[in-house]
Formats: sequence, C-alpha cells, structure tokens
Amino acid sequence: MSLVPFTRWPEEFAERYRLSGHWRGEPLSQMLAEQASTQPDAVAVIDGSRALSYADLDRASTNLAQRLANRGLGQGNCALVQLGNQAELYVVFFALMKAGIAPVNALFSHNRLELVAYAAQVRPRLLIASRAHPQFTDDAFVEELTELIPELDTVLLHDDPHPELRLQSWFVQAKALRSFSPTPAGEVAFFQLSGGSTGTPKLIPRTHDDYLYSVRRSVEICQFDRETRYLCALPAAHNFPLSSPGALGVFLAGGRVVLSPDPGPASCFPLIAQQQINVTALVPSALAMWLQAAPGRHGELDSLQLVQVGGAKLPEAQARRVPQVLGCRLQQVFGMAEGLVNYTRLDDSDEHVYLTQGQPMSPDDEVKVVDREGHPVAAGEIGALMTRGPYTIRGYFQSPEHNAAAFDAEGFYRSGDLVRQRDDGYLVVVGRIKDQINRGGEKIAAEEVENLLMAHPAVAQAALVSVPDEAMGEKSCAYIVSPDPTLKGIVLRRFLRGLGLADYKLPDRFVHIDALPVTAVGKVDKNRLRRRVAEQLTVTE
Ligand code: OOB
Repeated sequence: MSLVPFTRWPEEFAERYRLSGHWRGEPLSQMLAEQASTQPDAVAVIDGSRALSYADLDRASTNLAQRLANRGLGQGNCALVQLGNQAELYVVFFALMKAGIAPVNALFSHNRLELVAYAAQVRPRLLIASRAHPQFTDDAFVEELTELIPELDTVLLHDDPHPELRLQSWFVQAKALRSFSPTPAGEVAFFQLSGGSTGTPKLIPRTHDDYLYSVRRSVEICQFDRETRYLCALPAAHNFPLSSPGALGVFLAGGRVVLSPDPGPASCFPLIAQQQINVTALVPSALAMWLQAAPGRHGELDSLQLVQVGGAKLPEAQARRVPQVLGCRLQQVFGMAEGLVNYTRLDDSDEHVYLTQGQPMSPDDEVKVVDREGHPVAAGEIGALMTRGPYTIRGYFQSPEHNAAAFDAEGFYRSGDLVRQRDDGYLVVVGRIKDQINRGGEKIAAEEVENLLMAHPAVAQAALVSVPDEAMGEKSCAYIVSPDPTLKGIVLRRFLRGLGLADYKLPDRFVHIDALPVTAVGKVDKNRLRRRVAEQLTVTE
C-alpha cells in the first residue's frame, strides 16, 4: 500500500530524535489502548448529558476503524473530516489513527471554499461531516464533492436519518473481516491546518512520532494527570486544544475532557462549576470576556487552577488580572500548527508569566531570530522567528514553491512572527511580517481574501489589512479600488459568502481608495494602509 508523501526530516535528525527518546515508534492510538486497559471505566469525554468512558471511546473507534477497513480503506488513504465540539470528533480521530487513514480535520467554521481546497489537495476517499453544518443540511455539496473527487467513495454524516449514511451507526460492531493497523509511526498520521498567508490554505503533515512527542512533552510541562478535568472550549480540531496539551494530552494522562460548544462565559462558567473543571485553554479575546463576566461569579470558578492563553498576543494588563479575577494561575502558550510550541512554566516568576510568551517546550527545539537578510540579530534584539526541531515540519503538503520560501536551506521554518529572545531563552512576540490577520486567534491569509475580492467584476484591486480592535485584538479591513464608488461592503460580503468563504474571513470593514499605495519596489504598501485605517479610527472615535 502506498504511503502519504511528505517532506521527511533528514536521517541524521530523525536518528537524533529517536535516540533521545522523543520519537518512540508508537502510534497516536496507543494512548487510548493504554487507558482502556488500565482504567476502562474512567470517564474520558463529557459532551452535554453524554459521558464516554475510555472503554467506550476505544470500542467505538475500533468498530469504526473495522467498518472502514471492511470497505477497503486504510493506509495511504486520506479523509476529510468536519465535526464540531462533540464527542464524535475524538471517536473519529482515534478510529482513523487505528485504521491508518490520514484525515484533514477542518474547523467547523470552515465553509465550502476551504473544504474544497482541502479535498483537492488530499483527494479523500472518505468524508465525515455533520448534518448540523449549513453545507451539509442537504446533499448538494456532497454531490459536488463526489463529482470533484471521483475517489471519494464513503460518506458518513453525523445525525443523518439513513442508517448506512449515519455516522453513529458505524460505531457499533461489524462482522470483522479485514485487519487494520496504523501507519508506521514515522509516517503521516493526519494533517493540521495552516493559518496561512497564501492564496490557498496549506496543509501540515504531522507524523505519529512527532505529534505524540509534542503531546507527551506538553503533558509533562503542564502536569496533566488522572485528576485533570479539561474544558475544551476552543474549536476542538485546532492544534492548541488538541495537543498543547489539549484533549490528546488529557487522554495520554488519563484525565477527562469536557466539551463546550463555545468559549463564552455563559456556556463555560456553569460547566466549570458542574464538572469541577481545573484547566482550560483560551484565546485572549475569550479571556477578555471571562474577565468581564467573572466578578460576582467567583463561586462558579472555584475548581479552576490553570488557564492557558494563546493563539494571539495577550496584553500584559489582561495577563496580570487573571489570578485576581479568575482565582487561578495563568500560562501563556505561543504555538503554531507547523510545530513549535512555547510555554511559560508552572513555576515561573510572575514576570515571566505576564511579560513573555514562554520558551520552547523541547530541549531540541532550535530557534533563530534573524534580520531581513537572514542573519541572526544581536542578543535581545527584535527579528524574525525561525525554528526547526523534533515536532516542527520540514515542508507543507505538496507545495514545493511555497516551501522554498517558507523554509531555509537548513530546514528552519520561517514562522513570520517578529520576536525578541531574552537572555534566559524566553520569547516575546512583538509583531508579525507574514501577510496574515489574527482575528481573535482565527487566522486569515490576506492573499486568499484579496484574490476572491478581485474575482468580483467591479473590483479592480483589493488589499486586506488588520485593524486594531478592542475585543478581538484585530479585525480586517479591505481596501477596494473600483470604478464604481457606490459599490457597497454588504454586496461584497454577500459575494464572498456566495463563493463559500468562511464567515470569519469576511472583511469587517470596506474602504474605497483611488489607488493602492505602493512601496519603492512596487509592492502594495500595507504598512501605510494599516496606519491610514488606524488614523481614521482615531478620528471617528
Ligand atoms: C496557534 O496555532 P496557529 O497555527 O493557529 O497560529 C500560529 C500563529 C503564530 O505564528 C503566531 O503568529 C500566532 O499564531 N500566535 C501568537 C501566540 N500564539 C499563537 N501570537 C502571539 N502570542 C501568542 N501566545 O495559534 C497555536 C498552536 C498551538 C498552541 C497555541 C497556539
């Protein structure tokens, strides 16, 4: 059976990572097998009124893996999966790990355009989605996908009325026929999603070895154990709540994951009280809502010991309020789906926790901070962050051109973040050079939205830039050059939505401009646009 192709680590690195015990040749499904045998009745996942024990999770995922194997699905095949914050997401994840099928786990907020872009890249034989998602309320999109991807021969939909299509009916035992097994641990286990800065969303191949190491090391740093009760309030498929240490970290440690449909205080506070949650992960915009809602509701948050915050820069003033207002410790997490994750440590000084975004989790993470020419900057100076290591990819999936720009000759990944590395190794994020907007932790690749806007007949040119925003950190603003000065934002938003773009990528503001400013070399001068929109904001306030 052929394997999913990806850019491998050079053998000397792979050997080093194996010798140091980071890569152990174990599949990601191993953690579940271990818990199911040592504490089968312990609750692994709570989703609303449903509780799944480790034995339930193991059994349901084995049954699904068996049924998929019976259909001839296995090693070398890919899947497109889109599920919300629901227990089935983990059942499906482990089933696919067991069967050796490599999924792309799309976010629930992704729409037709993103799903098609992922499918076109991995050519899935399997689609797993939910009837609760607007794209899957009828069959039109499934038919469109099947036409586009002739290989797609198995479709399972959560809550479909027909038993053969209904995902849940695949969780019960089948007559076992074919055997199945995970892909070897050095091969692609699944794809993470890149926040991106290019026209098409890029995929990140993660191996069992590298991902499991990142989860194991995260568990050590964050001290997850059987007592851990983790509230998963961010989109569950995202790298942060999945692996830093996230739900997989909880399963590795034998604790309990409680799912919340969203990170708002109205959903989360009662769950924290009912389920005696002791740790959770938030983006700064969600933390801000918690800080606002918490006064007077202290009783509900008594069990909370640790709040991890990451995905976007946490303002120092907010960081300082966490212990006092939420009554728990703060941990800053600066990570990326491509690999590198930095944590402040649980025993760090206040100064580290409030003023830095942590330090790399692995002693084998290599970090370079470089100037425009790629030369290391002087110690403590600001520069672009580059990294390589035992869980940082060496290339995006099937993107040779982009890889040539995104990685240097030594295999260091250019994260696009501007950072300062302190003498003690801790990183402070000060900005970004990638053409991306970070909208409350949700990443928007400017080029993707600009290309779509320019597909509108009345748009000659478009440039998308970030605008500072009190609640979200950043929002997006589209500058439009059009012969029609009456062209309204609402029309363009409707146009983008019609193309199937995810809602969070729709520009928050539209501004007409006669011509886009350009730099000396003729590139669109986004700094000038950003300054311009910031100035306009100050004037109107
Ligand atoms: C996480 O992963 P992605 O892939 O959605 O986004 C990565 C980018 C980073 O390159 C950086 O620009 C930004 O998100 N970012 C932060 C940050 N954490 C992420 N910027 C400033 N401060 C932070 N603490 O966002 C992600 C993955 C794993 C764990 C945590 C976050």
